[in-house]
Amino acid sequence: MVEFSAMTEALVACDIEKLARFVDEAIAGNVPAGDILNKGLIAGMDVVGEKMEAGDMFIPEVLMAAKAMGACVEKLKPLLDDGDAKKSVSVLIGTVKGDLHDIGKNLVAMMMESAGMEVHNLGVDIAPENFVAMIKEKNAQIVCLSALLTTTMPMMKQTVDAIVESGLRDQVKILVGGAPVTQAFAEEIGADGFAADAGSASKLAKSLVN
Ligand code: B1M
Repeated sequence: MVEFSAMTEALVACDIEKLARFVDEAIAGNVPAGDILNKGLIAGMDVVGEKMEAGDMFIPEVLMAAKAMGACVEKLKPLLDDGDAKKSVSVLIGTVKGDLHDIGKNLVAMMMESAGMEVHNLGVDIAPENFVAMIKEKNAQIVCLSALLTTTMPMMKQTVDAIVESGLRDQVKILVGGAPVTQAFAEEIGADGFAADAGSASKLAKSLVN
């Protein structure tokens, strides 16, 4: 049986083939998808982050690791079904302007989709006015903002402010998340909720519309 630490090592080594093989073997061995994700892949990304900070890994390598993780997340997607479908909830999700990180945001989108929500994944580097336009276009009830950089957290506040100014604030619940974001920050900027991970984001969204 593949050890989670072997997955972590393959991810840090940007060895896409090896990582994919380990994930396939773990799936075949009935290892829970959530464990593969959290103990193998996300744990590996944390090591990548530490190495990046220490100057031991550079952007091209980090991108390769991110690509390897993305490919494996696709394999896990059908297995991470959250069940308990709540249909016809329109959710917008995007990474705020200035921020290009999307792995965590895509996981949140995936969990919400598998819970039966209609998720419109806007991508990365999304300006406040684009969130506003898409709330109108998709008649959204929930808006999820992701930020991974302390420098882009203020853009979450600007996005909330733009939604207020557009007159659409009462129509939507705004949820925020991403590694540097906290519950206190969510309250400070006037968001309706904070979620620390993809599973709790999906649960929170469901609870807010039920
Ligand atoms: Co970046 N980066 N990065 N990076 N990067 C971090 C975030 C960093 C902590 C690394 C470090 O120094 N230790 C650091 C930020 C420091 C800070 O702000 N305090 C950093 C930096 C500095 C940078 C650059 C500035 C580096 C440079 O250019 N000098 C640059 C900025 C580019 C930009 O955005 N403008 C940059 C670039 C990149 C890459 C492009 C190379 C790549 C991103 C590729 C991609 O996303 N496609 C990258 C990566 C991969 C990382 C790390 C290593 C991994 C992020 C990740 O995917 N984690 C990261 C270090 C780390 O986080 N350990 C780092 C795995 C993912 C599953 O977790 O995204 O936290 P996460 O998502 C979780 C939760 O946060 C939550 O649920 C998810 C799943 O459970 N969540 C939400 C996320 N969004 C949510 C939204 C919600 C709810 C929950 O809505 C309701």
